[in-house]
Amino acid sequence: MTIDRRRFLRLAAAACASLHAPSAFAGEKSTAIRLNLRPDRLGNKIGPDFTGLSYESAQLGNPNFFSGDNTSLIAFVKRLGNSGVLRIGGNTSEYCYWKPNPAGEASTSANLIVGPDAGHKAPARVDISPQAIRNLRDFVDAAGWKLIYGLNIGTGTVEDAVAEAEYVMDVAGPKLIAFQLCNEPDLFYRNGIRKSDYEFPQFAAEWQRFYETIRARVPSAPFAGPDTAFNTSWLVPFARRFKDEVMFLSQHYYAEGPPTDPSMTIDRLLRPNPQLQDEFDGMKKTAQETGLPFRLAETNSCYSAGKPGVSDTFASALWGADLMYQLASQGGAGINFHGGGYGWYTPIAGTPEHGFLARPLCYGMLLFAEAGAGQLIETQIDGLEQAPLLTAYALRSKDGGLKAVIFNKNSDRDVQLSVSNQGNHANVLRLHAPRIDDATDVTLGGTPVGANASWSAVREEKLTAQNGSLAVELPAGSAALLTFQT
Ligand code: BDP
Repeated sequence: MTIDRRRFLRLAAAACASLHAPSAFAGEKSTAIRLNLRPDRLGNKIGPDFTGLSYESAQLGNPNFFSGDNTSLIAFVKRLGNSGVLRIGGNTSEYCYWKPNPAGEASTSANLIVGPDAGHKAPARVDISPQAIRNLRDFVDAAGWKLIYGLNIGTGTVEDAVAEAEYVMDVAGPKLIAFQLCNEPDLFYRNGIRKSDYEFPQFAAEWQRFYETIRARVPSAPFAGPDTAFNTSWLVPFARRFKDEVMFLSQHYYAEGPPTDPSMTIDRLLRPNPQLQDEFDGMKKTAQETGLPFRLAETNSCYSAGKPGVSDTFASALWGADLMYQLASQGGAGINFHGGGYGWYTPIAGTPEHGFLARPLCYGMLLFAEAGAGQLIETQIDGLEQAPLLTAYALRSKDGGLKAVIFNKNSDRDVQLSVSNQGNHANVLRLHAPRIDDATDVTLGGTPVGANASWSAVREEKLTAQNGSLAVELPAGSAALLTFQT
């Protein structure tokens, strides 16, 4: 079934490409664009835990998925960063139930694979066993990652939440950066979890009751919230009220949706989005008032489980990596791309039985991982009107090295960029696909990510400065990581 779907996808992508997709190297060329790096102007820091993934809680119904034995998925996760954050939550977290049993054995479904929930109806109820938590701990230990764990306050009892939190804390405590008490409570009013008059004050009262009851039993339990879908008018009051109770603030962001709307396209995905700016404004306001870090704890390209031809294409790689840098530039502490199973937008697709593979979005995250942690420095682009969807970020690594990451999200024009005064040489690592809507032929440094997440660059260009300036070609719909050398 699964193999058929992937084969179909490949054929469909190829057919589509030959009919009407924009060609990467066709179109205009914009030449008089200059990138200025300002190493004297320091920006925000990108910490080692910035990157992250998010999965549905229901995936824990199968304790073999997040387990130390799932070495293939562990290899993919490690490929994205030696450290990072795995967030467990999503719509299904409101339909997962803690089921300890005397034998400590799982009452579970050994092959359950859970993709992103489409949100059309209440998800199936799933039990979470102690074994699933023990295996989850082994998984994050093997990956070297940390954990955000969503509890069910939507349809669960406070007694169960306390018992679950106590066990999770016991088993995974050192790995846990936060519990979250619900998923997208700002949508409870319309998804059947609460009545239609559900507003922030009711939510805050419930949040406080669960928080206090859990803390009474597990005093060191860390928390984050509100994990809202989009509503910054909940974020700000939450931050004010619970600033002393949470380690960081969390909100979600979906660039587009629903997938049935024909205006949800690659073009739209790659353009600036006012909703994102609104979330950044909320994040900065709360950071200013409370000093709390902000994490985009769940994000992806298109809600309702993604859109084929958009979420699974190379455009998602450019979009996702650019989003990581936008968030970091605005002061965000980290990001979790939602996924799972063979979901359209999942960064890593597959199952323990059939193996895993890197989807285009994973390559964007890999580019970010290759650039690494560090401190952002200011960049400025002259001539942007010639290629409005060009973005560039620069960072100083811990070892003092200087890097720039450049995205040409314009799918209709190649760009020739000149970068001045940054030494005599730069190595270039390219993120590339034959077409912006390509779903299968993405490469980084000329190589695809192989089975078991094997990857190493085979193609790295070396640029040499002429008249103090490095000339960088950026084909339409591509990205490049520049590492400068003096
Ligand atoms: C988010 C939910 C997640 C869904 C996703 C989607 O938290 O469970 O899978 O939307 O609709 O709102 O794709």
